[in-house]
Amino acid sequence: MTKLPTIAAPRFHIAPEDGLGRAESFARTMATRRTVRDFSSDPIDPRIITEAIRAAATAPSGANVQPWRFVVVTDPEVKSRIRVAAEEEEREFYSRRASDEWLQALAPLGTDDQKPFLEDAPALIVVFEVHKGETEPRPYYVKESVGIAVGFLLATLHQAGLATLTHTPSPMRFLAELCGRPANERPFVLIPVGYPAADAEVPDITRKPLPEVLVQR
Ligand code: IYR
Repeated sequence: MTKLPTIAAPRFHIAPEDGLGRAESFARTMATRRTVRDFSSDPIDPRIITEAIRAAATAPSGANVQPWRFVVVTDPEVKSRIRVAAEEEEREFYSRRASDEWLQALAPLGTDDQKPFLEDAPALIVVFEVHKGETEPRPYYVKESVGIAVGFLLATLHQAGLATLTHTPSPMRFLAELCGRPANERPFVLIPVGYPAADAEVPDITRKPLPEVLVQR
């Protein structure tokens, strides 16, 4: 394939003196994001989901293959089937598959095999990795690419005031079938989206102090 023509790099006209304030403001907003496990069934504006997926789909990706697919599930019947299948996997996980070490790591968060949020949340976004298929090229750095796209997705939904949960039932092959996706698409993460239930609580976690995660050399 020949090299693409080039265009001038876009400039997002932020005055240099405004950069720090904008970065601080974004970091403050993101610091208020918390994973929520108890959702209200209050409706959400579906256009917010569309815009969040629009943002996610601008993520950088290996060789610009854009190896992602976002399935938006709002049909109560499909949500219910997803809950039944996920809870089946999770029962296996919590009772047999997970190591003691893993269960101990999860204990402070209080998660278990009950996943009512899969029916309560007004929408589920099921994110798929797209691998080589009949019409799809071979992708590169798939997990990195899809992970970055999901970061954009979560950030946009949070900016719009919506709560999210990154749920990874394991194994999650059943999602491809319930979402009607072809064999070259593999589930990456399942994201319930909505408003927190009125009485929703979250564990009182702390974030590592900056000097622990930021290294200057
Ligand atoms: N998939 C299970 C277990 C689980 C695993 C991790 I790592 C978490 O951070 C949270 C849960 C579940 O969803 O309960």
